[in-house]
Amino acid sequence: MSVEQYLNSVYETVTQRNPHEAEFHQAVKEFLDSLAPVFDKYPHYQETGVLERLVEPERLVSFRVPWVNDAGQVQVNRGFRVQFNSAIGPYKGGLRFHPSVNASIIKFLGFEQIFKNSLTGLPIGGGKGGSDFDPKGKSDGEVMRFCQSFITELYRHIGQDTDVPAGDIGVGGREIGFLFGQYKRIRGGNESGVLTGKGIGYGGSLARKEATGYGCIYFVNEMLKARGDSFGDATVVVSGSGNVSIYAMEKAVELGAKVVACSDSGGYVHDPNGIDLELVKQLKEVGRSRISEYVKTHPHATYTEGSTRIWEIPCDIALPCATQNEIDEASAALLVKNGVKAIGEGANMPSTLEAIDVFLKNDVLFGPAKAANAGGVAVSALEMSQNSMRLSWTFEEVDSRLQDIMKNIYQQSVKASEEFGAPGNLVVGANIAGFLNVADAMLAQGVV
Ligand code: NDP
Ligand code: 2IT
Repeated sequence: MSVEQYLNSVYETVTQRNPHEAEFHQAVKEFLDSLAPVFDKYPHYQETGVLERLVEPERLVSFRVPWVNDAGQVQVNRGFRVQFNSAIGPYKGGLRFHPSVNASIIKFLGFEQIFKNSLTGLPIGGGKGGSDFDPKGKSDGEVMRFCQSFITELYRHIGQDTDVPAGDIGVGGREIGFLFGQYKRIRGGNESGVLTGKGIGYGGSLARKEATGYGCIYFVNEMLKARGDSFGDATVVVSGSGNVSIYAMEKAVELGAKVVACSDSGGYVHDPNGIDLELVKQLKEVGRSRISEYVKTHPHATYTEGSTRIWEIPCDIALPCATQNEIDEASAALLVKNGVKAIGEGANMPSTLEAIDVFLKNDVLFGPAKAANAGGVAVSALEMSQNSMRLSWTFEEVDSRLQDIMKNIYQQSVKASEEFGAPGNLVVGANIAGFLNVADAMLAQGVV
């Protein structure tokens, strides 16, 4: 069987075994499409069945999450945790609370997390979890009761040496606090490394909140530097207005860029004078409000319903930081037509396979999610280190380590892309570098 036939057969098995899981199929396809040159060069990966093992999670738990709303009615949500791969370290990855969460979403995220985590160079395996619970419009009391019920089931599967969840969409500092508080009540003791993204006052790391957004900018900055370019005077469009988006905007502005637009799931604001980030923080971090409110105090800016149309705004650098598949082929073509120079994927799998093709064919610098958004989980791993040592580093110390990690991920990806015949293609580079780290760790441990 040729390498191409072999990779196709692995993909076929994944689609047959996991029917109706379009997002999971997509993540696996993007990954497998990068691997032919590795399997041509090193046949032992095929002989040892490493891929067949990688695409099958070590474990997937799904559970009932019953809770009582403020009106006294019983609600039932579904919880998930996928423990995908522990070759390199304890399972590590966020929890997503969003109505769209299902097994396919959790598995695509968990699969990508394996390779992303290995690129950080830190000892963390791949996992992910979440629920179809929607925190939007819920009171603090409802969110707390939901989180307490969620962890009352999940607690038996996690631990600081086995599986360490953190935040993702819909899970921020408030939710991590509620989850941690209840975990401690059940387990006893203070196992501070069981969750990351904790508040600074009870074991959290400085710079974790900023890490994904800052890390994405550090990564894009490396891509720009290699072409003799920079963020200075660049026009930037950032989708989303959540954790990743806000700190990507903050660092881009610090490096001299002008961010002219951001969004939420309802629509986007375009502010040609530059987005007022303090207002966005106030609306989103404090008020849990809608981005449409922005124009009430900034009448010169415009609000447009429909979040995907944000890519119609001409920009030099586009940073999708909201959710999966938010840039399709048509949006990618429009960005290229309007002269985009670089894309940094702050979100997970924000570009469809067709959109990625458009960017690569047009020689747009493209920082794929696994590499470009690894800063969040990297600083989560640094939070685990600080918890183990029972000390905390300064913001500058953590930020400086984050910068080194992002540069290293960039260099690993470039090197792999060159070594395996696709120079400059960081999708291929990140997939191959991530794969080699994990595959070699698996093979060293036998048939596991
Ligand atoms: P937040 O919940 O803080 O923010 C999410 C943002 O994206 C909100 O503005 C939200 O709008 C918007 N959004 C969510 N779902 C959709 C949708 N279906 N369509 C349009 N917009 C949507 O999440 P994060 O900032 O933490 O996460 C954003 C992305 O970054 C996700 O893909 C996540 O997996 C990824 N990521 C996060 C990391 C982290 O450390 N937090 C690390 C690495 C990647 P609205 O409020 O209207 O829902
Ligand atoms: O997608 C991601 O990398 C995250 N949501 C962060 C995971 C983590 O464990 O910090």
